[in-house]
Amino acid sequence: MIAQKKETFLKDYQPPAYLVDRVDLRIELDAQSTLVQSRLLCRPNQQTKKPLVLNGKRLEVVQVALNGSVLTRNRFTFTDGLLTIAHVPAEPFEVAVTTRINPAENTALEGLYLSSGNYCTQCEPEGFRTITCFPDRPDVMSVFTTTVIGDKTSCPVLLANGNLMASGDLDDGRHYATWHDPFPKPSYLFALVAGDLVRISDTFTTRSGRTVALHIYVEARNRDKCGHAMRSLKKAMRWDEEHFGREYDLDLYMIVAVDDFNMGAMENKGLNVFNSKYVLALPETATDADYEGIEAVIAHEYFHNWTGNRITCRDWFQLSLKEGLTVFRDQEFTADMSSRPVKRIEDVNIIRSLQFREDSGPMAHPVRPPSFVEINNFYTLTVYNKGAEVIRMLFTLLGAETFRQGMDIYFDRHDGQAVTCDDFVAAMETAWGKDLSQFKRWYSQAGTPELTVTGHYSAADQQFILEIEQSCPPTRESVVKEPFFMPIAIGLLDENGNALPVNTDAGTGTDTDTKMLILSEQRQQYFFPNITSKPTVSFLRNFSAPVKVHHAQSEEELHRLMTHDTDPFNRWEAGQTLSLRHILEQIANFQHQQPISIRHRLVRGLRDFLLDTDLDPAFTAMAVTLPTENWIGQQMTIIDPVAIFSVRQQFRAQIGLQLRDELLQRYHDLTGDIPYQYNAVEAARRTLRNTCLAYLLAPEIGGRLTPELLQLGTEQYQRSDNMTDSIAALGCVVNADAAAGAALLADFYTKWQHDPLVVDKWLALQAGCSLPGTLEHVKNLTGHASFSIKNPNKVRALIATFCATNHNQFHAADGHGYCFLGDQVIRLDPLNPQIAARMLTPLTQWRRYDPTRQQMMCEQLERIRRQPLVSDDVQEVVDRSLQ
Ligand code: 0A1
Ligand code: ZN
Repeated sequence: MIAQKKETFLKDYQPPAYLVDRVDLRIELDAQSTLVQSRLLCRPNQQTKKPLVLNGKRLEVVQVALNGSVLTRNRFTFTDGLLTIAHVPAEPFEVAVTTRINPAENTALEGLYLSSGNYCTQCEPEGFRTITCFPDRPDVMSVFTTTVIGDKTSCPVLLANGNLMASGDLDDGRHYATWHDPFPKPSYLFALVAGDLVRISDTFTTRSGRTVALHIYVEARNRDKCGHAMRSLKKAMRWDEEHFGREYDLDLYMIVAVDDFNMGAMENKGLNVFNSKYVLALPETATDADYEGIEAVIAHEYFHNWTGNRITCRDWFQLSLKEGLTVFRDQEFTADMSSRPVKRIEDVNIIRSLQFREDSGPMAHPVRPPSFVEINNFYTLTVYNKGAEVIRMLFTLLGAETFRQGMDIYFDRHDGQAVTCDDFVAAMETAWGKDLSQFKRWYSQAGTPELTVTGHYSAADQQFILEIEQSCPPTRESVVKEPFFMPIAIGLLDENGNALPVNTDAGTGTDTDTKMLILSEQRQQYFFPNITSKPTVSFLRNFSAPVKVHHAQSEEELHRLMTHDTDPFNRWEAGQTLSLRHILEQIANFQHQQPISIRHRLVRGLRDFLLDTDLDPAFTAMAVTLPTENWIGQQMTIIDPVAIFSVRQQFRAQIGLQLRDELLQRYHDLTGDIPYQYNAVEAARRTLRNTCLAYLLAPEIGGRLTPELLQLGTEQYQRSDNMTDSIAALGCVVNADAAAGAALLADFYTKWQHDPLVVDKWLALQAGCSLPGTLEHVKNLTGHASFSIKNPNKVRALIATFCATNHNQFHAADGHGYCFLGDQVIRLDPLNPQIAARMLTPLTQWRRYDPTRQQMMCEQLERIRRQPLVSDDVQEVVDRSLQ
């Protein structure tokens, strides 16, 4: 057993004993033996004399010097990840540390490592300490100067943060480049890249007239795939100027794409490092969803320059300060670039299907966690997406204009500082002029609040009373929850679906049919006068708070909302609620071995959506899509993955059969013959068209499709000029017919085997296949030439797709799916603990299943725990799951 890392608590936060004003780094690259020399200009931050303690991990300390004199071994210690110098001067002093590291054997992809033979770094959150010894915490902000030295032939490109100050040749075939970043930054924003890369260049003129050079670096074979990323970057830069008044600050902005990366991308100052998935795109290799993802992640990292880099986090408990806020900003950007209601629906689907599940499991934590063992385990849906919902509630409460004032106050007050979530809320409080202390419970209490809604109509008083009661289940950090403060947007519809004017205080020209209620008590009543007949409530418009709602509404009311609500989100939501009810009803039948059937009324509702050509096709696609398996599962006390899949699949097949003519009609109407172009309008058409195709090709379980329908899929696959349509068609065929699917898959691989990102799609499609036998197939693919357990994208495409999305087969009654995941985590943990811990997520949910599955899932968790070497990352997740 390795030494177990201790839990760190927010309440124990202490300011740093020493600050580092300047860092000079000299890094001599070598695959097995990179030499790092650092000089730190340190200054005491406190009166009391304390030892100087630097973090250092997985590195060899070669030499330590203080004010120019080399320290003998008795003047410092280096144990348990800490380099300690007991006696340092009371005045500013210089510490020089020389370390040696081995990038070639770094499979954790944290610190300095090699990807496709090129050097790159990932320092957030605590990777810098694996490069050199440093107070590796975000509240120590320094000005960095970095000299990179490398071989001229294998590393023609040498990059670091900031501006290039000097470069030139050295003897023995090497050269150097010196970079200087004038903005003080924490060590987690440090970056270095070196290798054989080509550069794509453009420029951006800021609104104050400065010219910024934009450089994207990729491997030569990807040179022609950067156009969309570059366009996205320029759009994001303009958008942040227009919507938040934020201009870029350096003269150079660099993006580097690498194939081996643990996450999506990283916002290092002036030198973003990206997973190549979020940079590279051509119509024939990337789908519309990829194009949208690239635009969003490029924007996200760019927006971090102000929300994250100029103003950073005091400590890692405040992670959501930068992440929740930056996700909110990228969501707003995407909404402006595409369709606002559709983007909202997509974001809500993530919250409800995945974040709510996290909130109800053993890893539940508040947006600002009170403690952690391994901070890498807290880059979560809660910190990112729920964090963004919390910001969105502030936006909703304050209104766009006051929110913007709050942002300006935040930037003015804290530029150049490392601050807390409280500081952010305080800026909003100043703008709003109201107290937000109760609102801050969203940062400290975990769990998903639940609202119970009841309406009372009195014809005699012509009055409608809405009553809302809130509660929140206990979680690890707090058993008894104080009531939350949240905005509840509502509307009322009359029996013909007409909106009633509920917002009587609205000024002229403003929305009178939406009322913003504030819920702050455990139970509250709201009165609506002059209501002449029993109204239908459109509750929680635009999902104005991240909560679960219990609201007994009749089918009649749901249909009214589906067809008439002025809030597009709630039109969609009413349809989902109706589908959910029917699905749950049939799941009960399935579990009692009764035949399952789909109700005509549901099919008719979907048909109305499908045929309404006034709607945005992307919205229609969402409206005719059944609730996700995850969201269905969350409605059940004991999740029955087989029943959920079977009923949902049977519904899909029935919809395909009963609406065949309508689906075919829309499918053909949406077929254009213009060449592929990525834009919101064209992408929306393709989305709906492929949604129609998927219904048409949805087979009944164990059933077969007619050859004509199969042919429709095969033809689309063969004729399409773009990845969106070919992969969609391929997916339909693969999930409908094993033999036809296998033939097309072979064709696809032959065509794309040289392109790693397209191979990922090929792997994921097979891992997600709903026909029987997928697990065996996935096991075989782990030995396929295209698979590598060392590449996170491959692991996610094959292993995570199977274990986290193919619920029916992962949870197969024989337990083989669980055993497979156990094997893979055990194999991955010594190589890449961060990814290994993430892969565990499906097993953490064991309490939600029946006793037999529970036992088999726990057995795997126990088995992982018994391994001789378990990383802190995996250990923390396993321990919390079994607690
Ligand atoms: N800050 C990045 C996410 C990120 C976090 C950790 C990483 O490596 C362990 C990499 C990236 C973002 O929000 O984009
Ligand atoms: Zn981020």
